[in-house]
Amino acid sequence: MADIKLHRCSYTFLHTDLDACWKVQRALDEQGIAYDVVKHGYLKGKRPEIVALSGQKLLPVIELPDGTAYREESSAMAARVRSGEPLGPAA
Ligand SMILES: N[C@@H](CCC(=O)N[C@@H](CS)C(=O)NCC(=O)O)C(=O)O
Repeated sequence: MADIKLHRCSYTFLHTDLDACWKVQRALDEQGIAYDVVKHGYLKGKRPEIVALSGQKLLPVIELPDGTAYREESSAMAARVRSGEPLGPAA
């Protein structure tokens, strides 16, 4: 089991940067960062579990080992992953 969880949509076949979830997943793969995928249905309304975790309903969300969430625009998340800096909101 990996330390972090990538909460992403279940819509997995569009492997392009048009897919916000894939953009972040690809960055994690490129960096060799292990993660578990937690899939959520696409366009499934309010997503109470994601709101509880991250304070908003959009995916992707990275759940950190301490149980907190990291969520920004997916481009910023992918850049953060590639930067090698600790994952989390910008200081
Ligand atoms: N501009 C946002 C878009 C995020 C986004 O739309 N994510 C999709 C999943 S890839 C989503 O949560 N869609 C709304 C829904 O499924 O309810 C970003 O790049 O992070």
